[in-house]
Amino acid sequence: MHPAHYIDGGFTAAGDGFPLIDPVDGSVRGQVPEASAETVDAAVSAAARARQGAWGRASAADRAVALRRIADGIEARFEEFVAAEVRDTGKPRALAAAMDIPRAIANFRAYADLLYGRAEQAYLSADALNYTVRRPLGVVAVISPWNLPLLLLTWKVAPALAAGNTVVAKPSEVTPSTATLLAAVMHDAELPDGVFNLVHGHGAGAAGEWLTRHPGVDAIAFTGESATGSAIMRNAAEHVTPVSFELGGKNPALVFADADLDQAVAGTLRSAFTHSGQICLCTERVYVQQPVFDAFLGALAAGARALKDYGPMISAAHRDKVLSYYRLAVREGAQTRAGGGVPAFGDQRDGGFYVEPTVLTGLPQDARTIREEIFGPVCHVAPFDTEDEAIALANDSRYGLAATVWTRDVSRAHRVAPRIEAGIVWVNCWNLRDLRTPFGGVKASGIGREGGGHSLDFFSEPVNICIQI
Ligand code: NAD
Ligand code: 6OH
Repeated sequence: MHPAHYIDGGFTAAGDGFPLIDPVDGSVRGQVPEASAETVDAAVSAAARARQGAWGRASAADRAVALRRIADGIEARFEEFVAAEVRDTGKPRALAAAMDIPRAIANFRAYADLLYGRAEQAYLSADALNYTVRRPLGVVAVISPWNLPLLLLTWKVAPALAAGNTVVAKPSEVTPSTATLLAAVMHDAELPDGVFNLVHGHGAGAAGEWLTRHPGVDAIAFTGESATGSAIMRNAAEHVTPVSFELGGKNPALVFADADLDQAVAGTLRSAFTHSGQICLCTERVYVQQPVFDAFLGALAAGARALKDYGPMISAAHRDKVLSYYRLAVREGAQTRAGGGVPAFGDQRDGGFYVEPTVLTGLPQDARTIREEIFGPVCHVAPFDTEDEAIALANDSRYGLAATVWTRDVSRAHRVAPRIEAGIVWVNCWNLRDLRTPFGGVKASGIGREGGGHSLDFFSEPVNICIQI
């Protein structure tokens, strides 16, 4: 399917647009339509109208049935979704088939399940009964990034619809394809017209920004860079539009000498290099206790050099950004223990946007390479002595999304984990997800939590009703 806007129950003919580039070989794969301000207006108006219609009156049970139909619809076109995600991102097929598309399906099923069993507290006193109902916010703008395109879009669309809202979604301009397929699935699932709308286009000065400034948008759910979050918040301030933000990270891993070293190495290879480091949860700072520093570093660097089946950076611009950090690290005094450059494959991938999985050492904590999010297949490994020192190093960051702790000492795990300034701490694992749990970051890594009831809370407003008795 060619990328197209989907507004008020219909796909619109693609107008002017921009090329869709294949990151594997740099070739042009198609055209993406760029939404005009009028297109964005039309999408928001359709969503506002749909709010007043059947969807606004649908019971939770009806909405759950619709969410299950959407999940079934994605499942029925599984291979098409996988192929589209692989084409847009260049990620290994196995990753899209094991993570991105199954999680998108699970996102809809999880919120169909979660709609039940949520009861608000009622308060009975001598003179009154107070109870609370939750009302949808209205029109929700969902703005999502390119790294896990369908997973992160549906992570917000599913709970927004579950809570009874209508949606205008804007996926990343570089990964429009699975969102377009999702619109087709919504259409076939016979969602009322205007409940789900999709516009394509850029962010600043384009569809993304216009959505966030739009007076008809009642809430903004955004995943992307922290700097973009700041810009959105400034624009959202105009209409006091509430925001939920999942932003960047500079995630630490703490490897204690008492860890299962093989497990810690394998886990850190996954956490640093899955999807070539282009996941907000990926580890970029590794701190290793002195007695096992050399053994860990040797095994991690060997593991990074042995990686073969990895995908490209999403774009030429992002490849250039990551490579500029590889060079900056060396200027800042780093030693490159693995990678550090551009791989030569001897095939069409040499026209694509690949960089080598890279392991660095030797940088001081105040180096820019240690402080700034790179979002590529790269981590820096530094030693520490004591538990307190490890925690201080982990927390010495403006970001606070996720952390991993590798130790076999149960007491240590429970002592250390709650002291780390991050929204998510994984002990002896990484990216093990239960969709009911709170997901999000502290400091510059986000505002609010999504997941389970946390998402349903953001996407709805409590209304207290007081009855005199
Ligand atoms: P990005 O911030 O550049 O873009 C994200 C989305 O915002 C895109 O759809 C883009 O078009 C839009 N956008 C850009 N500028 C905008 C503006 N001024 N107003 C409105 N919309 C605008 O991020 P990206 O490069 O697509 O994704 C990578 C970043 O996302 C990394 O920083 C990564 O850490 C972060 N991320 C965070 C999480 C998380 O859950 N915390 C998950 C994935 C990615
Ligand atoms: C960021 O790139 C990854 C985010 C993952 C999730 O939001 C999730 O729910 O697993």
